[in-house]
Amino acid sequence: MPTDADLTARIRLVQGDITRQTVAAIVNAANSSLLGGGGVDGAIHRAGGPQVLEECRQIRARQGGCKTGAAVITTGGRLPAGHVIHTVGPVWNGGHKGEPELLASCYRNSLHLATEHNLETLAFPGISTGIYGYPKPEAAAIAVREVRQWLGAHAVPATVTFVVFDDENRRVYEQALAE
Ligand code: AR6
Repeated sequence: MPTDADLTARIRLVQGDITRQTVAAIVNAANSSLLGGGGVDGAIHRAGGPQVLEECRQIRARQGGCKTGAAVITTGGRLPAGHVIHTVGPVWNGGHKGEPELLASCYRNSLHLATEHNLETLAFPGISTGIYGYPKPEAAAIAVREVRQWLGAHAVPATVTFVVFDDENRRVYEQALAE
C-alpha cells in the first residue's frame, strides 16, 4: 500500500501556463463541441496548432463531441506535451445540478485515459474554475481528492501536476493539498 508521503511526492503544484508544461499529457478544460473556445482551451489550441483541432474534429465526427464529465484524447501537435486529454467540466449552477459529481468524473475519466495510454506525467488546469464559474475552493478539493484516490490505486500516471494560473487558485490549491 502506498503511504501518504508516497502520494504527496507524486503530486505537484506549479503556477504558470499549462501549454508550457513538458509532460506526457496536459488536460484541457474544453466544451462539448471540442472545437475550441476561450480560456485554457483557446491557449491550448493556439499553442498546439491545427493538428489538435483536426483530431478533435475527427472525434466529433465519430461520436458527436464530448459530454460533460467525459474525456477524449488527442496528440499534442506543436505542444511540448505529447498528448492532450480534453474533458468538459460542468457549468456552475449553484451546486445542486450534479456539478460536484460531474467535476469528479472529469478528473477520473482524464486519469483513466492517462493510465490506459501509459502516460507517466499528467498536468491538470483548474477545470470549470474560469468561464464555467465553479467556486475555486470546492473545485480544488474535488481535484485533490480524486487525484489522491487514483494515484493510491494506480502506478501510472507516476506524477500529477496541478497548474494554477492565478494567485487565488495557487493559495486555494496550497490549502487543499495541506489538508
Ligand atoms: N494555463 C493554466 N491555466 C489556465 C490557463 C493557462 N494557459 N488559462 C486559463 N487558465 P477556463 P472552464 C485557468 O475558463 O471554466 C472555454 O471557452 C483559469 O484561470 O479556461 O472549464 C471552453 O471552450 C481557470 O482557473 O475553463 C469552455 O467553453 C481554469 O484555467 C469553457 O471555457 C479554467 O478556466 C470552459 O470553462
